[in-house]
Amino acid sequence: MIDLQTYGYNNQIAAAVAGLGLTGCVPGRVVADYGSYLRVAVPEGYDCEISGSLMHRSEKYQLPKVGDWVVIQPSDLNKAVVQVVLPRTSEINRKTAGNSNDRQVLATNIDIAFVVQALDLDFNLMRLERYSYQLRQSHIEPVFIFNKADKSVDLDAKLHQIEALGVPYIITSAIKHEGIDKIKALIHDSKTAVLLGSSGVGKSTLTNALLGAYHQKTAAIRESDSTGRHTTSHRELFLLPGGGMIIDTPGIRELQLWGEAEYLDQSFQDIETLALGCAFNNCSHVKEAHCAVLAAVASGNLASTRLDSYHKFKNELQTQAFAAASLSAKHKKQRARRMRKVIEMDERLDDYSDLS
Ligand SMILES: Nc1nc2c(ncn2[C@@H]2O[C@H](COP(=O)(O)OP(=O)(O)OP(=O)(O)O)[C@@H](O)[C@H]2O)c(=O)[nH]1
Ligand SMILES: [Mg+2]
Ligand SMILES: [Zn+2]
Repeated sequence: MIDLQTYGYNNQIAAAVAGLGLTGCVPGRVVADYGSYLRVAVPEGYDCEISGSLMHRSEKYQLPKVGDWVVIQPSDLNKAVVQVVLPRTSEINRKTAGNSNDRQVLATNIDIAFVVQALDLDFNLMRLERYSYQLRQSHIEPVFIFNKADKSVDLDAKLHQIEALGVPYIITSAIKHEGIDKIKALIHDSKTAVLLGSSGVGKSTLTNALLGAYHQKTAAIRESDSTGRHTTSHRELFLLPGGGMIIDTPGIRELQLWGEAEYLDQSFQDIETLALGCAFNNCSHVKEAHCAVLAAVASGNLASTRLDSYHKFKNELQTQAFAAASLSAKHKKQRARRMRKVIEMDERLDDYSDLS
């Protein structure tokens, strides 16, 4: 039988569980999320529902996600109810797709995040900036995987561009099993890694290569526009034969940012360093005079696309913060209205008791 320690169970988690003082409950790790139910390893696999009280007292982002340590109450053979989600060491967020201003948690308790891009038509380094920001916000250093090296026509030119980013990366060909050992070397001990990226870049093929077995369904991309078919539909965590874990995830159409504008500095250190030379401390690098960032763009020292991304990210995050603030103001108003109603009701009851 597989030990829970293989999933990363440690003294800290044990202490958190003991501190809850729950009887008849056991700790486990969420290994798959099927939407209507979860699979939790304890270490046997249990199909679990979320308890009504946990559902009631939690915001959506606090509900159990793949990677979470949870405490479950077994109720039936291989059936159980998740009672508590233990504190997370990390979580990967994004803004939910569409117009709502909600946080979606993609995976939790992650040590390494691999952002996968294919070296064929999918290749677009600009897209990686979003992942960099989002992962750094979670204090997770991204490692980029450039897959489908066998399909790249101008590999040397692409390598040159990748090298210029100055970030950790691995070149792979999942179908030829090349570069897989380099990924494995990073997921040692009981580390948890996740594969993120667009549909069709080869996340499930890489998962299978890491597992040395065909676990995850894969499907050919559409040749017309080189886009994937969203083959993987749920997140799932797998134990690797040599130790450590990998989470395969469904393809992301567009990673919409979730977080705070302050964290932008870490992802745009080149711009922040240049900004030290701007005439105004609060220079927005849009049209101010004596702006060192705009000057760098004009002289070719900074790519205009890089500054465009910076402005776009900042706008996105500020719009989100504004929406969150107005929502919380709305909630405050609603709460005040509810309180007023309770007070009025109390006063009416007082009047009534005075009369009777
Ligand atoms: N030539 C080549 N094809 C690859 C490689 N890796 C994956 N593929 C193919 O790319 C297609 C998509 O691979 P998947 O592993 O299903 O992609 P995915 O990222 O899991 O896609 P979603 O589950 O939709 O997010 C499949 O036809 C794979 O065989 C590779 O290294 N080289
Ligand atoms: Mg897949
Ligand atoms: Zn400036």
